Amino acid sequence: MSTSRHVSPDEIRKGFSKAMSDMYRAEVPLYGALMELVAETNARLLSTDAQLVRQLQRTGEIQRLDRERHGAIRLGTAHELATICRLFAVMGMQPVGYYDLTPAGVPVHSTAFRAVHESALQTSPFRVFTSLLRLELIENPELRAFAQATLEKRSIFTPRALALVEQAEADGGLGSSDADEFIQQALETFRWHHTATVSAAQYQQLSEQHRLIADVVAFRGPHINHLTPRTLDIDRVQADMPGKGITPKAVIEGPPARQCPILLRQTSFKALDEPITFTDTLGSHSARFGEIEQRGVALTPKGRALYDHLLNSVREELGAFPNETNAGRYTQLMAQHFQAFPDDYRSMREQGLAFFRYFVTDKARTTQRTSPDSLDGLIEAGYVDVEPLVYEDFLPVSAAGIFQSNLGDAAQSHYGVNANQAEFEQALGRQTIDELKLYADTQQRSIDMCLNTLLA
Ligand code: OOG
Ligand code: NI
Repeated sequence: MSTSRHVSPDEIRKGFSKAMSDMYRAEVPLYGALMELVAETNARLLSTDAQLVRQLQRTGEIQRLDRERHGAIRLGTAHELATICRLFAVMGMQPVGYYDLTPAGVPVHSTAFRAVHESALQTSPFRVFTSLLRLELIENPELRAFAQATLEKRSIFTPRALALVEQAEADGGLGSSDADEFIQQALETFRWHHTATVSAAQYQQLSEQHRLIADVVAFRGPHINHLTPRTLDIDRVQADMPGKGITPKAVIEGPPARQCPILLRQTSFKALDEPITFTDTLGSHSARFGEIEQRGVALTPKGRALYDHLLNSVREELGAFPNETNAGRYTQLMAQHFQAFPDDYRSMREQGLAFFRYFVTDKARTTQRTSPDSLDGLIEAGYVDVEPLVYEDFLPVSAAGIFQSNLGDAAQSHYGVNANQAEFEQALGRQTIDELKLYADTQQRSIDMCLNTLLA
C-alpha cells in the first residue's frame, strides 16, 4: 500500500513534465521562442478579458495554464508499449482513448497517457500521445523482418528506470530520492539520439516504405517529437508566428474559431532537419516539430457526433485534405457549416452537447437562501455557477493532419485495414479508458458536491 513515505504520483508527474520541458528547451531552440510567444499572448488576453479570467479561476485552469504540456512518442513493439504503460503509471498517467490513424494513411494506432481525476489534472495535466507502429502494414516481407529484428534488439529503457518501476509496483510508490532518480532515468527514454542503429541505405529503405517507419525503427529510442503548450488564443499565435521566424502549417486543425471554444484546436510548424550519424555514413532525419493548442469544452457523445458530422461534411465538400492551396476555402466552409453548432454555453448545456462543472457560489455561502430543490433552480437563483469542463484529450482527424504536415504529403499511404482496439489493448496489457466516462464522472462529482452542500 502507498504510504506517506511515498511521493504522490501527481508530484512525480509534475516533476517529470518540468524536466521534459527543460530538456526540450535545451535541445530545440525554437521551442523557447514558441513558449515566449504563447506566454505573452496568454498574458495579454488575460489582462483584457475579465470574463475569461473569472472562468479559468473558477475551474482552476489559470494555475495550471503555464505548465500545461503534451508530447508525443512513437513506439515499435508491444513490449515497449506495455512497459511504457507501467512507467507512466508510476507518474499517475493512464491510457485514455483509442485513436486509429490508418484511415489517414499513418501506420499507427495510439492512446493518450494522462491523469484522469480533476484534482490530479489540476496538479499536472501533462499528457503524452503515444503511438504504436503497426509493423504488419509493411508489405515487403524482408523489410518487415528487418524492422522487427532491429526493434527486438533495442531496449528503450535504462536498467535503473526498469528497476524503479518494479520497485514502485512492489512497494506501492517511490520515496523522495527514488522519485527524483526515477524522473532522471525515465527522461532518458525520450531523449534525442544523433546516432542511428541502421545504415544510411537501410534508413532509406525504411523511409521509402513510410517516413514514420524509419523514424521508429532506425533509432535507439522513441525521442519525444514535440512538446505543446496551451494558448488561450490560437489564431493570434498562428498570426504572430511568422514574425518570430516560425512558419506554421496552412490550417488550424479542429473546430473553427468560436466565442465558446469546443474540444481542441491545434497548429504546428515543420520538423527540423537534423544531422544523424548512420552506422556507415552521415545523413539527416526530421522528426521534431513545434505545435500549439487551444482547449475548449469537452463534448458529450451527442455534441461529438455533431462535431464529427459537421467536420465530415466540410471535408467532403472540400474534396481534399486541407492544404496551402485550399486553406481559404476550408476556413470559409468550416465557419459556414459550424453555424449549426450553438455558440453559447447555455444552449450547449440545455441541448446536452457539452460537459460542465458546477460550483457553489459566494452568494450561496453568504446569504440567507430560499431553497430551490433542483440544480436548475439553484442555478437560476444564483447559488450555483456553471463552467465549461475542459477537453483533456486529442482528436484523430487533427492528429492525422499534424502527422501528415510533419511527415510531408508523400507520407500518405492507403491501408486496407481498420481500427484494431483489441490488438492495441493486448499489446498495452490493459484496456484503454473511455474518456467520455471520465468527463461524465467529473461533471457528476461537481453536481453531487453542490447538491450535498446546498440541499443537505
Ligand atoms: C503525434 C501527432 C498527434 C496531436 O497533438 O494530435 C499529436 C505524432 O506525430 O507522433 O500530437
Ligand atoms: Ni501534439
